[in-house]
Formats: sequence, structure tokens, C-alpha cells
Amino acid sequence: MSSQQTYDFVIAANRLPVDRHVHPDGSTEWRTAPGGLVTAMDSVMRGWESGAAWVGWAGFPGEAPEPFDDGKLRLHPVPLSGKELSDYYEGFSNDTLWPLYHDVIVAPTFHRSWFTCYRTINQRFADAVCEVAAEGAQVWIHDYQLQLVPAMVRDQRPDLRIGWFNHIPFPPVELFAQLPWRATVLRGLLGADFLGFQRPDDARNFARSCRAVLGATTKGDKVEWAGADDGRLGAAPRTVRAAAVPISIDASGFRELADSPEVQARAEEIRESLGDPDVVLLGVDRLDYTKGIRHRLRAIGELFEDGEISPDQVTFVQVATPSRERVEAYRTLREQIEGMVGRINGDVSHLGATAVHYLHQSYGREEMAALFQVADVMLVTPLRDGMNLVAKEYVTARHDGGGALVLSEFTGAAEEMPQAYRCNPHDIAGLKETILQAIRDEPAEKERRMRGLRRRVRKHDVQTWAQDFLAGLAAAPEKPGRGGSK
Ligand code: ADQ
Repeated sequence: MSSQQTYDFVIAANRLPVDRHVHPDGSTEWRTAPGGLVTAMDSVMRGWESGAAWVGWAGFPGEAPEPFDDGKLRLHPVPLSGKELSDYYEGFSNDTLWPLYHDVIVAPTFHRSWFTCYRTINQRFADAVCEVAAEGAQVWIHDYQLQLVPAMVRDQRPDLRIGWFNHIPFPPVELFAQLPWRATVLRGLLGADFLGFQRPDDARNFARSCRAVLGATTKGDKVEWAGADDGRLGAAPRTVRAAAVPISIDASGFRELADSPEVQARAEEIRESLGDPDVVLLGVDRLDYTKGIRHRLRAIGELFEDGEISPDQVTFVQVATPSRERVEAYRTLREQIEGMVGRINGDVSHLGATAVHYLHQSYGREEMAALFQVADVMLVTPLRDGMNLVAKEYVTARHDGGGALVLSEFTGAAEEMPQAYRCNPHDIAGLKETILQAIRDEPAEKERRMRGLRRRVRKHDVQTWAQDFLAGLAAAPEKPGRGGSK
């Protein structure tokens, strides 16, 4: 038994909330990784007097650094070798689970050796959690990379209260059932007391899978698993709550940033450098096949070709963050997108009037806020997306009342943002019409829509999300396995 300090609140996520920077002289420095999760957790962690611990991978393969403190937060790195990174992360997480959980937009790859590695790494995370968790601690596990961790922790430490949040969709059972390890994954998740999903449909899909695959029974938002006397992972009977807790952004922080004179000045600079067009259309995504970038380009390309819009007045800026470049499907997608951009520009741009500006780069928060302010129409057209924070960031940045949001009905955000210009990205004709409507509607109509959208995000920000999740965890059945108390 290790004599190290333990904590009443423990987070486990694939990545630690810090990045290691190596200076030219070889010295290293840890910098807080920007992002909603870090901000949300920061507000939650301030409430834990005894401090909190975060278990995660440090971002580089090989030996893990020793645990260290970042303010009140204890960071506990989990090592991953190059081979493990390739099998557990790029393989099983991003080439099996990611496409399967996103409507099989591309075919998932099933490799037994990848799953074996996923199980090993999940056990490693679970052991690290058990090492740092104090008696009776609350544990919050994040996302699809760590679905076996809840039961692995529970098997060792029944004293802990365990929650898990899924940042991506949970698929309908008809798709989930393809997974050769479907029963193990469900048993892994049922080790938690509370499971949080982005949409009520995701929670329902999970409950249906438990019924169909494990023969569990469900009542309201509770899943009752009678257990199995087979000594395998998560064999004990359990009652677990599964409910929607939609994630959001740090609305006041982002609005403040967007309001700053530096960001305002930068927005003007960007508009000017684009040739001060009448209408700027914007897309901002990780370069991922789930985000519908090809469908968006197809619609915009046709609008230019049809003469409905002209590069003299309208320009489209697509910012695509490099992502998962070692996975084949992502390399193919990049080639396709770059081919489409080249074709559209070759066919319809002319000197001084570029139809599509394409940036395969990552930017800081200030630059993102400035870009949002420049966008007259924001195009968020995923084929499937757990939530989509870009939609929420955009409406928050446009506190001047301007702008218009085109939003795919296949995002979690669409549930909460009914005033957006809703679209089905598979329907190219419909998408073209919706884009034109968002460009041409009266300013008063656009302002009305944006007001409603902004209000929603302001009221339901990332801090409320974290509080809602912890309230759900606290209200989960008190005596797991005995039918629950609520
Ligand atoms: P992602 O798929 O990464 O997240 P999203 O919710 O859109 O998708 O978040 C992307 C974040 O990256 C946003 O904050 C955005 O501003 C930022 N970003 C995008 N392009 C950028 C660029 N070029 N430079 C800098 N920043 C950029 C997963 C799920 C989502 C879910 C989130 C949170 O897939 O559905 O909303 O987790 O739960």
C-alpha cells in the first residue's frame, strides 16, 4: 500500500489538463491546456478543500513523469508506450469506437489486439485512480477512451462514488451491437453510479443496449443489472442512473475575451484582409469526417457555380484544425477536402476575390473569438456530433446581436438551440437554401434568433454543467445493487 496523499475528488480523462513545452535549451515547462473541461473542472475543484487529483496521459509516449502539483490540483500522469498509443488510442478509441459511435460514417475497424490493449490501459487508469482516491471519494471519469474504468475501479474500491460522462454520442443498439466486445463495454460502464450523456436520446440508446445485450431492466432513468456469477469484469448486481447533462462553454469568460479591445481590433483587421466582403461565411472544426466539411463545401461550391452568391461579395473561410493524422480515414478526408477547395477556387475565384479561404491550422482563443466576430453566417454542419461547442462559442462571441447560425440537426447542440437555422447536411439542396436564408433574412429576424441562442448559452454554461453532473452523481442510488433509494 502506497503512503502517498489521497484526495476526495478524482478526475480521470485520457489527457492531463496540461501540455509539456520543451525550450531550446532543453528545459521543460507545463502549461495549462486551454479548453472547456479545464475551466469547468477549475470551478468545481475550488469547492474541494482537501484538493483534487487528475489522472491522465501527459501527451508524449514513454515513461510518465512523476506526479506533481499544479496549484491545488495533483496531476498523476499515466504512461503510454508508442505501441500502446497506437493500439489503445489511435486504434481502438479512434478507429473502432469513434466511427461506431458516430453512426458508422466510416466503417469501424475491429481488431482483437486493439481491444486487449484498451483493456490493459483502462486497468492502468483504474489502478491510478484507486491509488489517489481517499476513502469514500468522488470519481469523475471522462469519455469513450475509458469505458471499462468504472467497473475496474468499483471492483477494487466499492467505497467510491463513481460518475462517467460521455462527450460523444452513444449509438443506437442496432449499431452498438456490431461491437464484438459490447457486453464487456456495458459491464464496464455499469460499474458507475451515474452516467452522464449529451442528449436524452444518448441515455436512452445506452439503456436500450443494456436491455438488449445484457438482459438488464430499466425504469425511468435507472438501469438495473442483476449481475452475473461469472467472475468477469463488473459481475456484481448494480443499479445505475443514466441521464442527459449537456455540456456547455465558459460563457462569461468567452464573452469577456470577445469584448476585449485587442480582439475587436483583430476582427477588423481580419475583415479587411479578406477584402472587406459583404458576407463572410465561416466554418471552424477539427478536421474530422463527423463534422460535415465536405457536405458544406459541396453546398457552397454549388451556390458559387449557380451564381446565387459571387466571390465579389461573399467569401467562405474554413478553419480546420489538424487532427488524428496517423489514422488513414483522416488522411483521406484531408486530401478530399483540399481537392474540393482547390476545385472551387479554380472554377469560381478571380484575382482579388477568393471564394474559399482554407486554413489547416490551430489558433489561440483570441484569434478564434476574432474570427467569430467577423462571421456573418456560421456554418456548423456535422453529420453527427455529441454536442458541438463551436456553435455555443459563436453565439456568445456575437454579443453585438449580429450574425446567424446554421446548425445541423445531428448535433447535441441542436436540441438546445432551436432558434438556429436548422439543416440536414445530407440534403445538399436544403442546405443551400438554408445558407441563402441565413444570408438574406432581415436583420431584425436574425437578431431575434441570436438573442434566444445567446440567452440559452449564458444560462446554461460549463459551470452549471459541472454542477448538474455532480448533483446527478450525488442523487444516484445510494445502495448500488439493492434497487436504489430514489
Ligand atoms: P470536438 O469534436 O473536439 O469535441 P467541439 O465541441 O466542436 O468538438 O470542440 C472543439 C473545440 O476546439 C472548440 O472549443 C473550438 O473552438 C476549438 N477549435 C476548433 N478548431 C480550432 C482551431 N483551428 N484552432 C483552435 N481551436 C479550435 C468533443 C465532441 C463534441 C463535444 C465536445 C465537448 O466531439 O461533440 O461538444 O467534445 O464535450
